Amino acid sequence: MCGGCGCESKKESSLNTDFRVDVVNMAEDIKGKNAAVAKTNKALFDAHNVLVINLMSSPGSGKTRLLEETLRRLKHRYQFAVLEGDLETENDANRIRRHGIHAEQIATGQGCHLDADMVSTAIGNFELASLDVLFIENVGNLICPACFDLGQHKNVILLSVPEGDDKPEKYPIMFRAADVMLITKTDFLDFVMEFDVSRAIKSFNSVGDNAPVLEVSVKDDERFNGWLAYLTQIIDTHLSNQTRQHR
Ligand SMILES: Nc1nc2c(ncn2[C@@H]2O[C@H](COP(=O)(O)OP(=O)(O)OP(=O)(O)O)[C@@H](O)[C@H]2O)c(=O)[nH]1
Ligand SMILES: [Mg+2]
Repeated sequence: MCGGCGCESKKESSLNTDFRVDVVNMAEDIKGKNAAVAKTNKALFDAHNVLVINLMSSPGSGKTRLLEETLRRLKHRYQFAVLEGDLETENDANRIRRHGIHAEQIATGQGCHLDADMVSTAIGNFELASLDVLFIENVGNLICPACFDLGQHKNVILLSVPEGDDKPEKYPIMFRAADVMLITKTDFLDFVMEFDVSRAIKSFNSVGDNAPVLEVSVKDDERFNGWLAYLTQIIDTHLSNQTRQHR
């Protein structure tokens, strides 16, 4: 659906070389402009001491559910807000609002990813000075979202058990962008016998990523606590580094 990540250019390229060059140039131009806006977004987040975490994965792998459970458990410790991205509906923003958290929804229409410009417009609706963490839930898609920097500090990539353990090597651009990979819905491991956690980690490492891997289930406190420990550690580190820089 997008010209920026090149997903249209391959198809068009077989028809006409001149047109292909135009499309490739256009894609580079879009990415260059996106990078400039992302830099401005990041400067704004840093000026307000806000840690921004971008969640990416295929549709239905558990991004919103992970956020709901995380907010329920940590909302008394940190000030959170959430920016939701989907093609249509306010469903995910409404799920977050039920937890008393400020959420904004971006409806991309036909857009298969969020871009820095969309985020730049939406963050005007947040009171950044009062926030510790802004989560961005990107459009469910294992390809294009990874090609567009939004100005975030961290990328959390989810791989759910029912999707299969070979996805990192099949979608390397996405998984290479990960600061952490969460294997979600691990309560399904008893039913999806084909999913092998060590094979998923090997597949993840094969794309050149040695980022940490955590197993998570919203049905299992012990497995969820590993994610909370990781998250609180990166939030605390970020906030203390930013405070030092602003002294
Ligand atoms: N059993 C089980 N179900 C889960 C878990 N996490 C999420 N789900 C369910 O999986 C379904 C999809 O979860 P969502 O959180 O909506 O997935 P998503 O990644 O936000 O989906 P999109 O926003 O459409 O990309 C929902 O029915 C969740 O309740 C889990 O750990 N275990
Ligand atoms: Mg969602």
